[in-house]
Amino acid sequence: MRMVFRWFGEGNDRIPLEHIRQIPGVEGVVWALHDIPAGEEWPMDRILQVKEQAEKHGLNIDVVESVNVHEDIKLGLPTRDRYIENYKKTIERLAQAGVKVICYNFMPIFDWTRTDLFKKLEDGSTALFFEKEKVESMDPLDLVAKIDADPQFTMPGWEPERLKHLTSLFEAYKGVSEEDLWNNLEYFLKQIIPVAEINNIKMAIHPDDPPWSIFGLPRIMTNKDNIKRFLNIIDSPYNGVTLCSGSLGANPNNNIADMVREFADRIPFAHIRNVKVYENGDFVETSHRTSDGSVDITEIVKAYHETGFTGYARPDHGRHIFDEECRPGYGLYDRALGIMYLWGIWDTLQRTAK
Ligand code: DNO
Repeated sequence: MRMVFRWFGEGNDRIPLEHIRQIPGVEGVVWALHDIPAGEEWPMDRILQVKEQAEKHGLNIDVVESVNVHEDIKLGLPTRDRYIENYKKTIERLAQAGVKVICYNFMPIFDWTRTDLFKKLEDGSTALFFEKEKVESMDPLDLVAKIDADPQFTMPGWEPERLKHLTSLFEAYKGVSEEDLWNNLEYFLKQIIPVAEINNIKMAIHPDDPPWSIFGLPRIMTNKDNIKRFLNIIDSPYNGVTLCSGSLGANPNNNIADMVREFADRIPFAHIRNVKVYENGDFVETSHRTSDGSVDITEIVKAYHETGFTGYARPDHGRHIFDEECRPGYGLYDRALGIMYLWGIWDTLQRTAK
């Protein structure tokens, strides 16, 4: 297991690389050029700039999260080919810079979705929260009114560009079924994976978060059967998954340790975090500790250990603790605690396996 830590870039993340370097066992940053709109090529000089910054602190840039997929590709529009060509160029450039894994997702319009970014927990910390009923009764186009009223309005993980076009995007997705989305994903993979193979970059799709349809939009990376279907589209180690225990774990029917065991050789990148799921379908993000949430983190790490996992892993969203002011879910302290928990389990397993 090669530990890495998500970092949003100089001037875009309050956490300095000096601090990331001090977390035990962290080898690299998980990064992206967040200001480049989906569909555009990533410039080589910008890629090399991040490499230089990270390497100065002894950290690698092996994992990129994410190179976002343009909506025209997900929609299967004729304009997609231009964006796919740009995507290929970005893969080639990242390979030249030494990148080994690219994480991406295929969620229509929205990336991860929550209803409260700072929900107060019993211990006084705050965390990301999803209220199912609220999302089910919400008209997503209300967001448009919010954005118009407040041009600074942002949502975590969503490029501001995407938010500006919500109305037309919803219009475009009318009539796009799950099967259409599968077909559009297949078209994309058939063009991208051969380029990834030549360039020795493992593509790793991220599951949908939450793993079910929201706002009537299709979502397909949601469970074991669908991941299996995805991996069979192109049976290559370069066509892999970012197995995210927190995203998949929001549905109690998903057994993540079982997925680790089944898909072991197709997981170049692991996101490991806990989530507490309530009976009404709401969920809140907790500390990484198994007993704090509904996901059996201990069993998941055990499954990675058993299968001889040599891929990259990162702690995922943390709570906001010790009065830290940070990006929602991406503070330093709780994610650092998460790493030590993961190492604690891993090191104990290493010892007992001998
Ligand atoms: C949330 C992240 C996601 C992830 C993308 C991958 O914190 O796990 O935003 O980066 O879905 O493309």
